[in-house]
Amino acid sequence: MKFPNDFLFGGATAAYQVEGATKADGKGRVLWDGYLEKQGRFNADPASDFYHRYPEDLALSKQFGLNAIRVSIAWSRIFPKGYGAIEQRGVDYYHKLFAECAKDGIEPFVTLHHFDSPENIYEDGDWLNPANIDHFVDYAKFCFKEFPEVKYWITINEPTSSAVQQYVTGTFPPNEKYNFHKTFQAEHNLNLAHARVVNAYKAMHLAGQIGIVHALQTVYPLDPASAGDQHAADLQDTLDNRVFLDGTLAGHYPDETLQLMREILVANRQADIQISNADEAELQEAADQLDFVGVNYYFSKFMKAYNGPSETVHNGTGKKGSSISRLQGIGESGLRPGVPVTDWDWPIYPKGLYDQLMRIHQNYPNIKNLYITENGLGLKESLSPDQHTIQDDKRIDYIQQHMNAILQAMQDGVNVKGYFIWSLQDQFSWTNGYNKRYGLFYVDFDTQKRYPKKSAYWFKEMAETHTVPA
Ligand code: BGP
Repeated sequence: MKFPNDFLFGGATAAYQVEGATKADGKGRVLWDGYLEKQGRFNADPASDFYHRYPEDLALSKQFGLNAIRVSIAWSRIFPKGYGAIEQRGVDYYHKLFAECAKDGIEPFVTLHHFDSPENIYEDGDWLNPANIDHFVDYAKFCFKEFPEVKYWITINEPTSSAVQQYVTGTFPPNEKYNFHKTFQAEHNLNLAHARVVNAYKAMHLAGQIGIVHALQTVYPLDPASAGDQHAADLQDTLDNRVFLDGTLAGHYPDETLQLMREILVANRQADIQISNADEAELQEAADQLDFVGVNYYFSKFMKAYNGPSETVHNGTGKKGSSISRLQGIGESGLRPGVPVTDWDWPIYPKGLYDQLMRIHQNYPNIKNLYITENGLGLKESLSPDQHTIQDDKRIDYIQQHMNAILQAMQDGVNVKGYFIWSLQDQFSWTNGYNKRYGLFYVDFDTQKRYPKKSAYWFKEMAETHTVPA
């Protein structure tokens, strides 16, 4: 089977992970700046210096057959404090970037928030403070008016990653652990922020499309015959996926979702969250008008029943077997025999992508257009002077298996309209710094030179032939 003629093949990026230039041209600080300074392990300068080298990266994209790119706007380049005064140099930068995309025939999919809340917004409670939702809507409306050249908008990248990593695993600032109350409140507020932006966009009657990007980790019981494992999977799925899928795609939370959420809160002796009827009306209005959903998929989870206290260890180094995830009132992540795992302990399971696409297709039938907005394999790579290219056969194998899963879902009725590899070029990883590379193009972070990897040539063949190369 072939991908349709109008299928998009793109590379994904995010402002904070590629741009560098974190202090240039009046950019305001973001939540990561202070945290990374304090941690002292690595920072986001120079990242891939995309702030200056975007023409080169777009030219490479074109040369290698790509016809789309995911970028994000750094909120704090436009509103350094998150609201108030506008920084014109930031506005000008994004105009130049979009003009270069147009010149190269590369369609930009533009995310408004990719984990980089301005520092002020963050210090005022980030997504837990309803006033910040209003600031986010104002920033979004400014962008919609200012950048008519953008035809595809994404409200928020992976709201689940923000909420869960901020307040359950503690891997994103403010690094709180096991606060399920804050997590679910942030999840709902993120849904609401997304909904308000969609509704504002639609009220402006612009000639473009708007969607959201979810990180979807397909969750299975470790032992399919165990009712306890199945229940642990349902609870973990509620935390990671269900609250977002229901809130943004269906536009309301069914009783079953609310019950599972409350079971987690009660088991952790934490207070319920606030959801008003007015909130639900906004969610519904947005879901009814949503143009597309983006799916980020890297791995699946296999859950076991677990009755002890929470204990998590994040693998931020690539030392295989170093991660732990046991959550009180939810369950424990395990490994299913026969399913390979990456050095970061992520089970490689393409069927999880197929199953997730079919789930959206079946459970949220109002969603007509899907994109795979991130998928890829992180590896430790280095290019020695006598090497011409990175032989990343493992990455090719990973992409190939996932592309075949996508084709299978398309054959079974899912309308997938494009695929964005994470990532276009090597870039900064939030919790791994420069130690986990995903790019089609290798970046020497000292010289900022780009080198196409073997996977870039493989991807070119796929984009040009619209088939998955053998
Ligand atoms: C997604 C994010 C990306 C990117 C990717 C890889 O969750 O949207 O921003 O970071 O994951 O993650 P990591 O660098 O942790 O492997």
